[in-house]
Amino acid sequence: FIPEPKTAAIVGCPFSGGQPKAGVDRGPIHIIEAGIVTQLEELGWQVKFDGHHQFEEISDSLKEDPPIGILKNPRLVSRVTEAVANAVGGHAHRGELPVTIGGDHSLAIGTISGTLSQYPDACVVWVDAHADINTVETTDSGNIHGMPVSFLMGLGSKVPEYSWVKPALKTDSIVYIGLRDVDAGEKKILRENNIKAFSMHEVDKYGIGKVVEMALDHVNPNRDRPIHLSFDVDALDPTVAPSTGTPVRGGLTFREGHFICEAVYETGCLVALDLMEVNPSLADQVSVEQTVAVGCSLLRSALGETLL
Ligand code: B3U
Ligand code: MN
Ligand code: MN
Repeated sequence: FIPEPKTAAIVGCPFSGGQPKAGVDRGPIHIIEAGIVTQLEELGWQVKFDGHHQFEEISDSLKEDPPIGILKNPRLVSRVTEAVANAVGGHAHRGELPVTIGGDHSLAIGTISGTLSQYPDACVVWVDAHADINTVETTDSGNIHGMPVSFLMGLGSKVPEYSWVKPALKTDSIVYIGLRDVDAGEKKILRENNIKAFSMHEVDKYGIGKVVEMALDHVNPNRDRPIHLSFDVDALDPTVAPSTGTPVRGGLTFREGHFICEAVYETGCLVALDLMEVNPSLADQVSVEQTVAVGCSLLRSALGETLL
């Protein structure tokens, strides 16, 4: 899907409005400072990066942003993700592979909308400890980073502020890997909509190789659909990626996380990539460097780095 010479466009999104903890907006800054641009160039990519997106204009223009129901920062998240959708859609339209670096996972409302605008048949591989599929009705926290999938699918009651989001993601076009902290309301949504999910239980039971094969067989049986890989770093075990807002024990090992990225790359179908929820302010220096390094190496694996 991506023409040669292959171009990756880095969409740096210093944004934290989808959740309450400060610092996740500095994730992309650390990933860039760690040298991701050169690392991807060394893999043979042409890399476009002309600075992180600046969302200040959007936040400044919003004098106030009171909750809608219990949704926090609803207008800010809507406008930022709409800008991200346009950026990602534009890159995809030019035949570039958008690599969005967050920031919190509410950004995926934008990235996946952008991907689907150019590739309506795209499927999503969502790697996360969480299902991020709460609706307006089910969310307990009101944090929109726990809701992007429901917005993309048009589940739950509509928030007029988000009328720009097309409910373009079908329930059979997403597959989850790594889940282990799913709210009761989310379990019901997954069950009632027959949404395919491989939790850590299945990773333990079948091994990551089989799980990724089954996941791809579900959303992309002929390996001919474009793939959007949305990787929340908290899918990894906290011993591997400690600097993140909502770590949950019992996660993917270093290799399991990388295997997913390698296997998706090997399909040749990858058209967009997200790395979300790296929060460099939530741990000691060593843990931060470890998490940033793992983030960079996941991105390299998804863009073709091999072990041999
Ligand atoms: N499901 C909870 C917790 C959560 C979701 N995503 C993260 N945490 N990172 C919620 O707030 O919706
Ligand atoms: Mn997430
Ligand atoms: Mn998560």
